[in-house]
Amino acid sequence: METFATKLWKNAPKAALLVAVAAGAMLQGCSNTKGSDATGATASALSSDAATQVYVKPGSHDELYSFLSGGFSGQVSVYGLPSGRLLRNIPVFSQHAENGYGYSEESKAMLNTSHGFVPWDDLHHPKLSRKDGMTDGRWLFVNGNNTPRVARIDLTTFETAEIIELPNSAGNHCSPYPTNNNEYVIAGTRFSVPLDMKGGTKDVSLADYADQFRGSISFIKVDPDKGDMDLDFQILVPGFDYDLANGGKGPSEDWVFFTTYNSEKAGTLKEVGASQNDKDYLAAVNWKLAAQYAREGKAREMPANYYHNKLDKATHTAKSTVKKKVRYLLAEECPGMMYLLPAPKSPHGIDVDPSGEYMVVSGKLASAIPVFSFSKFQNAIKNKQFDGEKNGIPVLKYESVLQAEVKEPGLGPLHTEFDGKGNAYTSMFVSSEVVKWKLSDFKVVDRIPVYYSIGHLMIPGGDTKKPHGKYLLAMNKITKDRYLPTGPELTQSAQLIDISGEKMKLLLDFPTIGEPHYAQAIQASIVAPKSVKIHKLDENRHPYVAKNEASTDVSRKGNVVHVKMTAIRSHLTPDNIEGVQVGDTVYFHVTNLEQDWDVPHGFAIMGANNAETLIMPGATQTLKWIPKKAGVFPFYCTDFCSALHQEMQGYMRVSPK
Ligand code: CUK
Ligand code: CUA
Repeated sequence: METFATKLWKNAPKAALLVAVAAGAMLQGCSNTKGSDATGATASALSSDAATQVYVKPGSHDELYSFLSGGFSGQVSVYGLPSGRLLRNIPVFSQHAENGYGYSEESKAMLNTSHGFVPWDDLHHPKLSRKDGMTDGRWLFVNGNNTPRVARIDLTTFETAEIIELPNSAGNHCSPYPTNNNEYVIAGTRFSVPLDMKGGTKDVSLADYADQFRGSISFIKVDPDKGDMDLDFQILVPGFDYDLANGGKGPSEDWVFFTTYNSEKAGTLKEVGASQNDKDYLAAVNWKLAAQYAREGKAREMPANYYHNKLDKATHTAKSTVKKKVRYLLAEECPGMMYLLPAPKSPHGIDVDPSGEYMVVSGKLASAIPVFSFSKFQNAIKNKQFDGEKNGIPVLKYESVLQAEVKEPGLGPLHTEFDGKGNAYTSMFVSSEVVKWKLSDFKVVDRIPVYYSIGHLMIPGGDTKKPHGKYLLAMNKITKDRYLPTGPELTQSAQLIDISGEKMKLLLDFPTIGEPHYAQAIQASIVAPKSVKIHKLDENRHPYVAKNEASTDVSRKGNVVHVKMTAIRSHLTPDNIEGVQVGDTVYFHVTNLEQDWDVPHGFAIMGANNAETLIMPGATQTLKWIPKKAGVFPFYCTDFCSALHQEMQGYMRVSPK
């Protein structure tokens, strides 16, 4: 099938295309043209029984949980598939007024960093924890791109359980990649920085980029039972810009692969800078060997300053620990650990097929998709088929590692996922389509338009040994005319595609939150049975818990007032509070005494320049308030919890000092 996009691709002079891609002009042109015939193209791509395929009848559950990154919302949104119903929005690197995350005294510490309290980040890649190379549904690891952090979400509670800051890193983009049994969660830096081995960064001229800047790859150890993370060591690598990571499986499971760009080390990404090299690199790192080097004394130590924030289960309170040093390896000192494979310039996605044999590298500006062979890569190392070295890292000959090139795939290949039935699917940003090709002969067999400008795509389990290849989710950067207009600011859009047959068929469009970059999905039957329904009140060890109304009280120490309050249908206790003065620091510690599923209570007081807190059954949450003026301040439960919800209220009297 020849789409508008393929025609365009075939006919356009290459140089003009590159310029257009860089300027983003192509994308606009494409979208506009497609917009005008979108109805017709959509109709032909649409499955004839799309409605029944995505219809989950009221009262029934979806087959899959999907976790979409929220990009600049700093959150993760959870959708049921195939319905596309939004189930939950999980704040990670954001304050969330809806439930008080990042506002309550219990959760604030989660957002501490060496830069101070940073309640925002750019969350790109969710990755489910793994067992034997398969997703196990216990935890979801996500990256904070901007102020380098990795977080772990606990999928029993769908809450952020832990955030670890990464020193010596800037732009934590190729992250996080959990190895096949979560031995490590690996996170690579995007920006290189001038590292000072005495800790932190040096004050050097930006013109010294090529000599002075370095990147880092962080190895975060994960406790196999509890999931607790710990930064074990880092590899300091040549200062290219590291973009994306993915790991091997089966024969290649000891390896993790990173695409890099700016290998010219120009320090500026003006077209003449980063893209003057005809090829950039795929960096291959043997993580097992790296761990062995680190264990066997090759690692040195340098001072560092980074935060590790963790939720304590018994008190349901986040605590920060400041770490003071980090161990590191220098890539060039560790033979056999790292190699560079020439890749098309400005590569983006790197994806390894389910067998672990093929590494697919998508170059945004490339006209073909190279597929590298893991066994050829191993042979090339054995037979020393090197093409010199770069910053002390051996470079392999392109031909010695290449299996095949997927020809004429479309424009702007970004990411590839697999269906486990011998097919690969690559997203084409510029030509706005998903292209299906065969792993047997690397030939394109099908393509489907998507609206518009797709970034990542996701097949449930599509990055594991055994994909669950029934659906494909396209995450699109531009929505334009797909929904009712909402002014200049539009939501982004996901599209669900049926990949069970030979031809891809469109099933559903649904709006998303923030900018979804990547997503993961897993069978609901793995996650749902472990979902926690309530917090057990008798296990609540919060220092200000009141386990019954009799133990509530108001106490004062200097100008700090602690209110131990309970909430149960249908009253807050105590409900009339006096003795507070202007300028006091008041802490409302509210315990929800309910032990039934889905009976939260909320708490808010007039004028508090904070948020409400939403308290789950059995938990205690604290709202801090410093009254600025005298008066009588009503407070109330914010969550409609029973017929007498409106009766859950009270007053606090604030007297002049
Ligand atoms: S991504 Cu982060 S720029 Cu292609 Cu994984 Cu969107
Ligand atoms: Cu409790 Cu409304």
